[in-house]
Amino acid sequence: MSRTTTVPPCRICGGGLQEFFDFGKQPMANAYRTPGEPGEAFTFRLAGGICDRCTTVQLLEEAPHDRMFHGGYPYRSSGSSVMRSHFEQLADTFLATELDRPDPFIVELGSNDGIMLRKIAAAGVRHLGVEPCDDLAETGRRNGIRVCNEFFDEELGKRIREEDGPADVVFAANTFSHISFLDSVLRGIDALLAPHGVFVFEDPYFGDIVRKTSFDQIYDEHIFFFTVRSVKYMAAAHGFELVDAERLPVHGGEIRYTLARPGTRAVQPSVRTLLAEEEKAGLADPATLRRFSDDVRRVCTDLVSLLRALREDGRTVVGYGATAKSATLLNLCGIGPELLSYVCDTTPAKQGRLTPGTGIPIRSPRAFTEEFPDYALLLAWNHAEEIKSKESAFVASGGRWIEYVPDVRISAT
Ligand code: DWN
Ligand code: SAH
Ligand code: ZN
Repeated sequence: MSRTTTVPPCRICGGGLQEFFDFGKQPMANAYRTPGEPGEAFTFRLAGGICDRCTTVQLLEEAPHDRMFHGGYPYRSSGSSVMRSHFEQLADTFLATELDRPDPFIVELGSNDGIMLRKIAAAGVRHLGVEPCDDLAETGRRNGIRVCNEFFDEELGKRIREEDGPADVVFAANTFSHISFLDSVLRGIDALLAPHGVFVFEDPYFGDIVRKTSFDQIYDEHIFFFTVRSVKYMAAAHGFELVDAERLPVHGGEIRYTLARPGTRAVQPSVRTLLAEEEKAGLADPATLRRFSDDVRRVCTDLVSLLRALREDGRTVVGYGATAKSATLLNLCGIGPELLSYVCDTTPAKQGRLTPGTGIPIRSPRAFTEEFPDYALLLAWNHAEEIKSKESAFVASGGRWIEYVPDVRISAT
């Protein structure tokens, strides 16, 4: 587990980090290259460890924050109908609970294309999306939401409080885990939140990553991998209390955490239940983490053997969904255009470009439906149900999905 390279201290508590995986040099996951352009300018060592004090799992090295999130950042949250209804439901819940008071105010960090706030805006409720990527901020505005086109940190939290007053809710989905300077972000939330307010955030659950060997959740943008235990520690260290933790099925398994000022809310039983489950699963035990690393190697070996065998057999194989996650899978396994002819994806900004580090062409899903391949590697495995039902004609015509979470298999449905 220990290495000779220098390991930085924990970003949450300053404790020691015990390295337990090293996926080698990796590019940034959303840095799609245009054909003919020189290779990726930035790579970093994608390795991670667990803190021996607060147990927060985190990357050891990081990519510069403003290099990951900028005008050309391609991810559009509304590309999945399941995610659209997930966030519509949450907006309805907020409207009926936390925002059911005179002149309520909600702030969302990482509002992206407005997938969640548009429903809040339509209800006429005061809100602000914080979205540093210019194109996305503009798309959010076109979708009817009010957006601040900046990075959230302590200074911005204080400024929003001065200009708009205290927030009843601060919300962040798949964003809090993406920010290395969480101490500043938490101070900003502290400044912004009303005394009775809540900070709600949802991110991939480390318990699910270990259970499903979904190691492709690990890439530059995902700096932290939370558990209930580590979030409880972080909340207390920053003057908050973890009052609720709800498991979510989306994005391969997440938890929605609710933080409040200490003593203002009853702590829900789910917190204790999940803490006990984590203890039983040994999520912070070196043996569990070693097993995770072994499982990753096994999945990579199995997948590469399968793809090579299919290729030698003359079968056509493509990838489905140019996900950020797939950058880790493809680079770690060394899968390039010789094993996957192309990857199809609905995102216009990804089409016509190449997967980072591995140079596989990205094409529109039309390429897929016009001429079905023999096999499709489901890179967007977290959207399996949605994609499989949309592409039911593929299997009906004899095509087969290849899946790799939790292990490598060919599925006929
Ligand atoms: O945390 C993050 C999550 C929320 O989004 C970010 N760091 C970056 C991004 O990660 P990702 O790219 O792994 O997310 P998805 O949602 O798994 O990406 C799905 C990809 O597949 C998108 O590029 C859209 C595409 N897609 C498609 O081609 N057909 C998706 C669906 C549902 C489809 O039917
Ligand atoms: N909330 C959306 C988007 C997740 S992608 C969803 O769940 O689908 C992560 C988003 O966080 C991007 O839109 C990115 O621009 C934004 N982001 C990254 N750093 C941020 C920061 N410091 N403050 C606010 N948003 C940030
Ligand atoms: Zn720590």
